[in-house]
Amino acid sequence: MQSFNIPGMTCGHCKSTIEKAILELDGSAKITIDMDTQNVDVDTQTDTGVIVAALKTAGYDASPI
Ligand SMILES: [Cu+2]
Repeated sequence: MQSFNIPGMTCGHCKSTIEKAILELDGSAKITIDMDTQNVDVDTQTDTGVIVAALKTAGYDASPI
């Protein structure tokens, strides 16, 4: 399990953009997004740096926590 803080998630569109970016890396990733804390938990074998880079491309600055 990896956790990221992703500031700037404000609506359902942000949520689906982030989910899509991660699922493109690993279609079986399990993603839990908490809009209140702006934290995202991802259950995947994908490298942390690869996830951060994909989210950056999608327009979000994700920090591993
Ligand atoms: Cu949004």
